[in-house]
Amino acid sequence: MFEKILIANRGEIALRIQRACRELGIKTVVVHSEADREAKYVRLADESVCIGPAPARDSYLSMPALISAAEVTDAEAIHPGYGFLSENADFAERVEKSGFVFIGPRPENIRIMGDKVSAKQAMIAAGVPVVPGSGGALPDDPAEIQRVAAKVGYPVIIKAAGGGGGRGMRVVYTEAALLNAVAMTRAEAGAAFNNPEVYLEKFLENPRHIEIQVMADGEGEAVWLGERDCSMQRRHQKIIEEAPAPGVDRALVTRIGERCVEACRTMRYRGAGTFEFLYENGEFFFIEMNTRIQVEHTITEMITGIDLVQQQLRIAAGEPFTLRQRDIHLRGHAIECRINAEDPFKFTPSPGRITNWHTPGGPGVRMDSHVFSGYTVPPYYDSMVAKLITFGDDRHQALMRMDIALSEMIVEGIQTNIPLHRELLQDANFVRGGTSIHYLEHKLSQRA
Ligand code: MV4
Repeated sequence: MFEKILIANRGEIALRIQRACRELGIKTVVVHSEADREAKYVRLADESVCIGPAPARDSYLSMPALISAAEVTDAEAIHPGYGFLSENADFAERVEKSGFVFIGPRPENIRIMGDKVSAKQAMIAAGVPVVPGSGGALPDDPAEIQRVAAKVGYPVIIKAAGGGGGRGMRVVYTEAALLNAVAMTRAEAGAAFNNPEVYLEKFLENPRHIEIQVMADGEGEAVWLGERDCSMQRRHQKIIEEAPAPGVDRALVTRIGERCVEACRTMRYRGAGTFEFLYENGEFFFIEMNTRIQVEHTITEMITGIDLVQQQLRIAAGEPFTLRQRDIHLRGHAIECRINAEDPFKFTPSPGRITNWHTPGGPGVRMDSHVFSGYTVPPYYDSMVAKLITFGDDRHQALMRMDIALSEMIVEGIQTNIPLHRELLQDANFVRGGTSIHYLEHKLSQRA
């Protein structure tokens, strides 16, 4: 196992990684910007290095600063967490070329999944069901584009190969609007991602977002660890996730999970990964793969009993892969509410000093947060300040525990979205389960 690793991230995930390291006897180096100097997890680390000023591009996104920090502290490996450089293939490559272990997939796998066209092609090759569409990048010939769209059937969606996570997409309802939409998406994609390639898919009008967690050893062994329903979102920001996905046929999920494992085997995938699907009318359609640990990995940990961050570290260190599919049993139900420092009605960020912070407890309650009374939420980064996770024998118990946990929580000095979470826990449709990706935005438009 590693003796010392560097954590190239901040906030709750920096603390989460640090806890996993401590359990494995690994020393930690935490890097921080000038804005995060006072964070408690920085002081809890064995070592800390200031890597630059507050703006992320000068600190958490600075490859030379991160690699120098690893060099001066003699760290053996770098954990990128989520966001920032976690899915940057060039960073993974530079980390390895500098003689460190990148705690994540091989650069070439990150690159393939970063290009949504090649990702989809890899899935088709492995037998993972994908959204019907152009089956590759769209050609230039207008007549050919029209033919592809007509064959797929309107409405269609045009997506940038270099996009993902909701960036660079356009829905098209009629042939009259098609070529202009393709031209616009191409132009935006060229500017934003330096890649004008676009592809076309059937537009699914009211799907759910369900994703499958995998863990693989880089040598052809892989397991899937159940699914997560992440449909409760606003502007591509998830706010509540749950596992398992309510009301989905278990045999179907198992078949999809097995296809994901097959995809990992064929590409010799290494580490944690997530296959994102749209789910509509009892069918799964692959859209994208995330090659990092995700914010919502916690709910998978609760229903599998497996520490995913610890697994990432073991795999990166080259320990024998001990996960076996037959030993993985999904038990109970877990829900995660992302607590954001923001106005609960207008969603504007609410940074500042937290004067009072009281967190809930009791059976089946987990709180992942770097926050404490007296902590100042800096204005420079994303607004998530905590993840409140509850676990129960079944969905009803997990929901009850979440409702109670939210009622116990006290946050003073800043605004948070806790009132929104409490409102959702009283929402009949959410409580019934299985709401679509459009549900929250629709509900909010009614509320105003
Ligand atoms: C789609 C779709 C409908 N049909 N693709 C948005 C984020 C990116 N990961 C893919 N996205 C979508 N792709 C087809 N063919 C609808 C969305 C979508 C969405 C997907 C997941 C979670 C939230 C979403 C919100 C709006 C649109």
